[in-house]
Amino acid sequence: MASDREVLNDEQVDFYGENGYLVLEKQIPDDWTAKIRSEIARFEDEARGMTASNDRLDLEDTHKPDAPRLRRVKLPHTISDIMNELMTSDHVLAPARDLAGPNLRLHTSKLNMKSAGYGAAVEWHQDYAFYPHTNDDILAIGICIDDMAAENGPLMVFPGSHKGPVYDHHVDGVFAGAMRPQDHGLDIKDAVQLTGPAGSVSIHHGRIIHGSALNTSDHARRILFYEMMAADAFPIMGSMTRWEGIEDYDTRMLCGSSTKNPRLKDIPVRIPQPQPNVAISIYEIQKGLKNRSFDTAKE
Ligand SMILES: O=C(O)CCC(=O)C(=O)O
Repeated sequence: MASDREVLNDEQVDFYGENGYLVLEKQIPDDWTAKIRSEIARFEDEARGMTASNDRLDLEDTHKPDAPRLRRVKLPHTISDIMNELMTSDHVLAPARDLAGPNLRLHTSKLNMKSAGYGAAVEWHQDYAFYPHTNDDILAIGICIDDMAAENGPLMVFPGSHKGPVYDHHVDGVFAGAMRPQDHGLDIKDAVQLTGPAGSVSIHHGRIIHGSALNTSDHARRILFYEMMAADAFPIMGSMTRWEGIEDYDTRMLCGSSTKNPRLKDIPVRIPQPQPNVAISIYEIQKGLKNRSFDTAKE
């Protein structure tokens, strides 16, 4: 019987089901990655002179107005036409549809910049711990803007962990957006690095444990993430999903049709509340972790 999938083959779909991630090498044509690099240069210019993060740009702790250091462009699809165009292209949506079905809603977008020499680590976590939903057809598509190699802080995942528990991401009762795999019998040696040349696409499941180390190399590691879910996955109360009512929610449909009938799946849920009294940024939230798994930049 002919498959109605758009781009992924059976082997890739089975691999994702079993392991919770996929890497599609060199999927994005070079002209797209080149255009995104020029957009990044524009945002780096914008960071010059800034003294604090704002609702567009998240600054490294070591940022100085005259030596700008940017760690994230927030919601880039809202401030960059090219990143919006890429988000709605088949480069992003076709593999997502093959894995999570035809009806997809955007959760968020972000461009994580791990600059050479100091780009910040992201502590181990599960996205689902930040935004529990009624089902877990939730995934993140990562567009690799640079070559991803062991030395520049690639995304790392624990294969198969998307089928396990949703771990406690709280410290002293407050949501800290991170967990330590070592504290739960997981061996860091079992984590897999998602490496590949610029233009590759990584896909990770909303429940997979993932993180990435400080970039101490001399080349950048930038990944543009589009996080999305099946349209019938609805946020559970207390989820960090922005929710200003159903009309707003429906503006985030990426393809297919919306529904008012959530699909329920029996999965473990922990509500990410109470929230710490910090800016809504994974880097700030994770400062609540007492024992970090990864180093931070010294200067
Ligand atoms: O940029 C990375 O390596 C990790 C990104 C991530 O997991 C996040 O921002 O939630």
